[in-house]
Amino acid sequence: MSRRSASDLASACFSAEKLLELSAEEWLLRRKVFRNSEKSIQANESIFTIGNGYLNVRGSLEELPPGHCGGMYISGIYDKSEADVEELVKCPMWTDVSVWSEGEKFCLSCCKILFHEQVLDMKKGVLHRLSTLKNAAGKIITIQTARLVFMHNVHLGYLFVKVTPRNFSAPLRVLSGLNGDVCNRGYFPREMLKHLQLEKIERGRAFMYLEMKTRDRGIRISEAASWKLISHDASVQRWEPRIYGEKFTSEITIDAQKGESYIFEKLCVVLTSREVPDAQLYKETICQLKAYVRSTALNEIAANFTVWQEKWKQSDVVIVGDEEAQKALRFNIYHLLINGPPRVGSIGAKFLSSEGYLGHVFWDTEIFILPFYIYNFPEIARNMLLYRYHTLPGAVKNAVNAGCTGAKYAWESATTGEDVTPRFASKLEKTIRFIYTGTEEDHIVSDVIYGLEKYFRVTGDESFLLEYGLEMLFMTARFWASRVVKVDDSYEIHCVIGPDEFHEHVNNNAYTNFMVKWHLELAATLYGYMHKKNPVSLDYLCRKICFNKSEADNWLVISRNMKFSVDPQTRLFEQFDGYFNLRDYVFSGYDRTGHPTLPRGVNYRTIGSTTLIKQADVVIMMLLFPHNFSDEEKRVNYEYYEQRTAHKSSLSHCTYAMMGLAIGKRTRAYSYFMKTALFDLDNLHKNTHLGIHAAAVGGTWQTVVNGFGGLSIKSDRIVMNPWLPKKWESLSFTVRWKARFVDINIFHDRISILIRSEDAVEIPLSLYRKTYKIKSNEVQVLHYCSS
Ligand code: IFM
Repeated sequence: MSRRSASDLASACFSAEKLLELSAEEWLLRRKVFRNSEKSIQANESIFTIGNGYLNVRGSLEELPPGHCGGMYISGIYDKSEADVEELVKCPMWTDVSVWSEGEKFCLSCCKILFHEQVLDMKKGVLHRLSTLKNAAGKIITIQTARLVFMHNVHLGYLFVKVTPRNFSAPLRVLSGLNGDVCNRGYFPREMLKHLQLEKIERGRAFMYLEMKTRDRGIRISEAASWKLISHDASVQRWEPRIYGEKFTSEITIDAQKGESYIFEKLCVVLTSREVPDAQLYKETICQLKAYVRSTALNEIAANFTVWQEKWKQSDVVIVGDEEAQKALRFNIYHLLINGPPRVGSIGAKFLSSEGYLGHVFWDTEIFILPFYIYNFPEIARNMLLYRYHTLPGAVKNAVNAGCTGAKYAWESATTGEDVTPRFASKLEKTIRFIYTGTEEDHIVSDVIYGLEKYFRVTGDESFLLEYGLEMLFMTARFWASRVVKVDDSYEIHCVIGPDEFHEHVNNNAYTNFMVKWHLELAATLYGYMHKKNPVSLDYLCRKICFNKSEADNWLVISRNMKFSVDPQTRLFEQFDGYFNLRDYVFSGYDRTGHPTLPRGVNYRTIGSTTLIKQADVVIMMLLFPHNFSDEEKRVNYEYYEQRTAHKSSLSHCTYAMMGLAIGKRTRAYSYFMKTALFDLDNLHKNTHLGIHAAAVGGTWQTVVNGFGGLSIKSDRIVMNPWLPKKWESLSFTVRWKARFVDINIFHDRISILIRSEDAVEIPLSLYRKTYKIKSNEVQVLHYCSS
């Protein structure tokens, strides 16, 4: 350890603290209360997750109190081993720290808490913690930490620890290490699943190194870290590195003086054998750590903050007049920012915030989450769609397993795209039951294409379409053509589960059939378009997937003759064949938290024989295809189905919020919006300990921008139908559209719009059905009336 002068040390500490200073209050999420219960500890860990979309770390307290479920997850690292199906792997931890005095650990759960607070600085992506604790011997200590992982270099992490003994002078042991002894939690209580095996553990003069390997796929994860006291020179400390099996512990003992602060710093590098060949992993990881140390944490932190600034500049959405909504919205955008995959990869239903839903990718991704990236960070959206392209071979296998041709995207997807839906789960009433979603919830196939089409429409990325998109589109269309059955003159789809998962094995789910109708028409249309515009590329693709015009013609025939049941009198769409003949109930009672309660005589075992539904189904169909249904159809279907919807899924509230805005049910829409926005902050479904509900997070953003902001993009124009709640003075955001940036400020009676573009263009904009021409690079103010 090199000797540094006292003034060097002091200035390094000062700079670190300065850099890590908290942002303004509006950017902070504070939690002062520590409830010593597993669920509460773990819910906080989910909420306080930090990350960069490559690796995310749960916001566990550094000393890992009993009941914690700390963990780090790396995007796309799945493993099966003894688990039922592949799952997201809990990776070796590097953020644990413990402070000991005379054999006693300072811990929130065993000390008297004099003060405690965790603060997430959402503007900078830093998690802070400040605790003053008194142990059984009466010793009082203040522990302050800050942790972050970097956006500009996703392999680097940083931990700042400051320890101040308040009323005693005595030796203090401060430990931090690299911990490969981590397990996923299994399906049954206390079941643990080990996905990692030790490959290498080593100490250098000033670093520790750990390399673990996933047991099935053999992916190596390497971590190298330096752990140092930076406020004092070497004379006051003793450094003892120790290795216990798969755990490296670096212990620093200091002769602590009452009232004096001791500052420690940990610099960590994480790599995997996906980026670096196995044989070079050790060398490369150490090399990167040395470069990090040389560059200094301060420089890296500053570079990281610059990227955060740019990210927020693009994606912040400002609501003036509603602090609660603003804070909740920022929280949701923060989680979107820390989960965008920086390389090819996708996003699971719980982000990288936990092992909930095993880290699997569902339809949540394309329908609820992807739009945020399409409109803000199209390169991330592209990474997510490329994941679907690369999992086409898995989708082909799924189609074969279903007795079909083409490609069937997995209901739950992980490494290869082969379906990884578990075979059984505990039902809402805690009984074990078989899961049919993997074999029946086929709408996912078209949901992926829905996301692809939106990406193309907003970004205009033709190269993606040519290289990847058309193949995805045609292969999935081929699946549907082999999946439908012809009954008389129409085409039907039997034995499916729609978005409402209370009803299984149903025929002709309206949502699924409508998606397929649209999907096949799109495929046939694009075939025709490509035939004229780019026959060479089309020809190449046709040869690659053995495809010809007659197949495309057949798609059009199926699309035009897909079965739907609509009551001609009421204009109600029947959710599936026979739905209107089920025992009819409506929700009329609500519990203390505002959740609908089951009517008398209904329980979750029998709910499938009633008209009660889990989440929006017909309503989401109308939301996704707003131009295909009249206002009256939307209204009657909303009113009918809303009374029968249990909202047992986090995907439901935002759907009703957006549809409510479309049909003028604005007060209800606002209440649904706030439920979505606060879903995890208020732990609405009491399961935030299992991870963040990514669809609700994406749905929050969509409700604000596409719902209240009323923004949508057609191929040639911007369409806006805004409406603001009374207390909102204004709503402002920026979206990207093709190569342009569009800055929008919405007020109750007007919008101002600036299209930033390198070329001088005039772009049509429809505002409540009036069309204007907007010149690029000039602010234009347009008046509207929304009533
Ligand atoms: O995809 C959803 C589904 O619609 C309802 N159950 C949970 C899944 C993952 O969020």
